[in-house]
Amino acid sequence: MAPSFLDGNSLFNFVVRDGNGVKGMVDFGLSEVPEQYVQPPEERIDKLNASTHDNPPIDLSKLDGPQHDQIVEEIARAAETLGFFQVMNHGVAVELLESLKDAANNFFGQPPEKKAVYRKGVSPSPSVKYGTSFVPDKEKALEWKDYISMTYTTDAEALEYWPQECKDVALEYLRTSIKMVRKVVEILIGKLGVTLDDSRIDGLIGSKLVNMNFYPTCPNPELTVGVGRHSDMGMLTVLLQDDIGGLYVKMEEEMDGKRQGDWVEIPAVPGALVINVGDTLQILSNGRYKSAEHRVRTTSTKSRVSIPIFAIPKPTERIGPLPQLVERDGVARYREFIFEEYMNNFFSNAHDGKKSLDFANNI
Ligand SMILES: O=C(O)CCC(=O)C(=O)O
Repeated sequence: MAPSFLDGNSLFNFVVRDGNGVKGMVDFGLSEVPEQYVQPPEERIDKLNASTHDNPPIDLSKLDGPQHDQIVEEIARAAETLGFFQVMNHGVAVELLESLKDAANNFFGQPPEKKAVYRKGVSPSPSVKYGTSFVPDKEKALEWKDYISMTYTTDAEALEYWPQECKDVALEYLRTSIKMVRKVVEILIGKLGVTLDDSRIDGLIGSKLVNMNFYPTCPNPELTVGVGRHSDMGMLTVLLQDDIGGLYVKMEEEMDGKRQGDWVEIPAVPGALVINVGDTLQILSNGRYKSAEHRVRTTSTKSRVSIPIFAIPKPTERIGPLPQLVERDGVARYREFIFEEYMNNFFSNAHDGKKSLDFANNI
C-alpha cells in the first residue's frame, strides 16, 4: 500500500505539484501502485504477448559508399511502414551515449528539492522544465515517468540555465545528432521526388528539444504505463534508450509475419539510436510516411532512462501536405496550419494514440 499521506489529492500534490515525482514516491517505499496510476485494462501492456522488431540497425556510414541507394531504400521503407528504425554509425560518439545515460541517472538521483527548482512556473528559464507524467491535470491515470525537458535556443542560454548534471552532454548530443537528422530528412524528402531548399528544411527542423526520461522501478508493471500510447508531433525523433527495454510500437500494417495493430518491442541495441517519424512528416508526405504510435512499459527490477531529441518545426512554420504530392495524389489528406497551433493542441491533451493528428484532418 502507498503510505497513507499519499492518498487522494495529497498524492497528486506530493508527486506533481511539489515536484517529488514518481521517484520521490517510490523512494518513500511502495508495495503496490496507488490507484491514480492504475491504467484501464485496454491500456495495460501485455509483455508476454508482444514480439520484438528484430530488424538490425541501418548503418548510416554506408551512405558514403557503394551501398548508398540500398541504405536510402531501407530508410524510406522503414518510414513508410513501421515509422521506427534503429541506426548505427550515426555520428554521435558511443562514449557520449554512455555519458548521457549517466547524466540522466545523476540528475534524477538527486534529492527532490534539487529537481523541483526546474518545475514549470519556478524554473529559472522557460526553456527548462522538470515534471512528471504528460498532462497530469487531464489524465485519467498518471504515467509512471519523471522528466526534464530542455528546449534549445542558444548555446549561451543552455550553458547558463540547463542543469549542471546534463547540460554539456545534452548540448553535444544535440549538436551531433541534428546533422544526422538533417541527412535523414533530406533522404526522406528526396524519396518523395520533391526538393526543398535549405531554408525550408531549417524551418522544418528548426526547434529542438532534448528530454531526459526517468522510469523508476514499479511494484506492478502489469497495471501501469511509463508513457501512454502516442505519436510525436514533429518531423523526426532520435531516441537513446538504456539496456532495460520496454519501448513498444504499434504495427500500422501487416508485415514480417506480424499483424496490423500488434505491438512490437524496439530492442535495446548497444551503440544504436532509435529514429521515429513524427506527425509533421506524416502530414508533409501526405500520409506516405507513418508517424508511429508508441508507448513504454515499466519494470519492477530496475529503473530505466531514455533520452529523446525532438526535431520539430519552428512555431511560425506553415505545415501541410507538400503541394507536389497533393497534385500527384489528387487529394490533400490533411489541411494546412501554423505549427504553433498544432503544438498548443498537442500539449493540451492527454496522450491518446494518434488522436493528435485529428487536428490536421481535412474536413
Ligand atoms: O522512453 C522511451 O523509450 C520513449 C519516450 C517517448 O515516447 C517520449 O518521451 O515521448
